[in-house]
Amino acid sequence: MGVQLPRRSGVSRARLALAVGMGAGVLTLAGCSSETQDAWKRVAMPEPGTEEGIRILDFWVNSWIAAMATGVVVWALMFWVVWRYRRRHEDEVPVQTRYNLPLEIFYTIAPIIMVLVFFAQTVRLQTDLNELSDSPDHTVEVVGQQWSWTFNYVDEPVADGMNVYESGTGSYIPTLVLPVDETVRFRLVSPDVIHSFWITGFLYKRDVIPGRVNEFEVTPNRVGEFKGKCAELCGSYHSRMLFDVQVVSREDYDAYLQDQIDAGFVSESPVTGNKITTEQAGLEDEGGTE
Ligand SMILES: [Cu+2]
Repeated sequence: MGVQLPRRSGVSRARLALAVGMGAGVLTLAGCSSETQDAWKRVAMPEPGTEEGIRILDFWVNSWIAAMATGVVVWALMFWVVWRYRRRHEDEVPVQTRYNLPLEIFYTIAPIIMVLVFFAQTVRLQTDLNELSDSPDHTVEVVGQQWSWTFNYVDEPVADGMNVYESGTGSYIPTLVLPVDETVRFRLVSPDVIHSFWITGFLYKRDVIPGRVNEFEVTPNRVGEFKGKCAELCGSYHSRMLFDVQVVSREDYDAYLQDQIDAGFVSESPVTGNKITTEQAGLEDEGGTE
């Protein structure tokens, strides 16, 4: 003779399933590598490589915390209302509420306040990040050309009006070398179309626009390797506009510049307007989205 299960067993089973599900979730997260866990803590952002990047990351994470807190409150209210005021009997229609003025004023004003706070914080951070110091430790003129990059170390002259440079082509990925803990100003110029200078680990990018000079400053704060790319569709070989970034000690930086001089990578300074032709870059000109 079978044992009659009490009626509550359905609820108990649901609770058990929930507990098992949550346990599995916790175990899955615990099984992640520390790298993945760190990525979770940064809400999928790369680990910042500059002092400015740390502030950008803070803003990103705090924005997500604020958004999640808002979400949790809204979801909780929604589920509570759905549960609390559900239809309890076949022939009964739950109380219908409409035109609740205080409620409507609240859910109009609250989001406006939230948007204003986000906006003010964004403007504040952006203003700080775009501020230029009177005398940065280094200036690098970055030329974004179809379809690679040229880095001119304009404040490390080798002779009158000359500077060390590094230039990429469609088949050669150039490297930008920066000294750690020293402020560097990027001067961005383009001889052809709009590009966008983006070092992913610096959590910041800026358009490179023909006919104008865009500038920003960063202070790399740890030795390491980073990836750079063009973040603006600029033609047929846009995807080849990659570059490597090495943040090194001051000694290694000086040694790098000397190596470039020895190898003959010295040109007139600045080289703005010296467009590398598609023939030189070893690419066929197929026009492009300009
Ligand atoms: Cu580009």
